[in-house]
Amino acid sequence: MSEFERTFVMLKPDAIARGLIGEIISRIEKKGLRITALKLLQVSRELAEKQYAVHKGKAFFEPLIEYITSGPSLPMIVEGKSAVQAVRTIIGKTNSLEASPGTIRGDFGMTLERNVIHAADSVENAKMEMAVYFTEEEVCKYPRSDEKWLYE
Ligand code: 3AN
Repeated sequence: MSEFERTFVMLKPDAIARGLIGEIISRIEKKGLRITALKLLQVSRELAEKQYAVHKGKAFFEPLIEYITSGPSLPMIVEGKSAVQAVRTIIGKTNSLEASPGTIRGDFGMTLERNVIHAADSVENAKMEMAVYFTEEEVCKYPRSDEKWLYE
């Protein structure tokens, strides 16, 4: 039986600039996940480098940091049973061009470099990424009213 877990999700500057906040958040809500923290902010270079520390040294690191700091982003914490896997499934493959239709990247993106949304790929990375953007005090604790229907 899977357990409730937290994952870290962030709408990237292209999603905000293209007016996709409502559409994407709506998909996360409809899936059955609950959003427990969320803020709109212009990510600083310092925070972006912390978030993407695992990619430091790679050829795409610098362009990635420039992209993430180029306009406002919307980091959030999302909870549910197997939340990491649930969100990774609805966002689709990293390369938007290869992401399946019906996924967020598949429906709204064209390339690998502008792929609309980020989501943690493990519980461990989620913890690290959440700590970059949120304090524990900023995380709201509440149940969804439909949880008895979402899970057995
Ligand atoms: P995901 O966001 O699906 O977990 P990661 O963590 O491997 O993918 O990559 C983080 C971000 O770095 C991607 N969202 C993408 O914007 C960028 N990226 C990853 N791999 C490449 C690459 N080979 N060339 C250019 N950008 C890349």
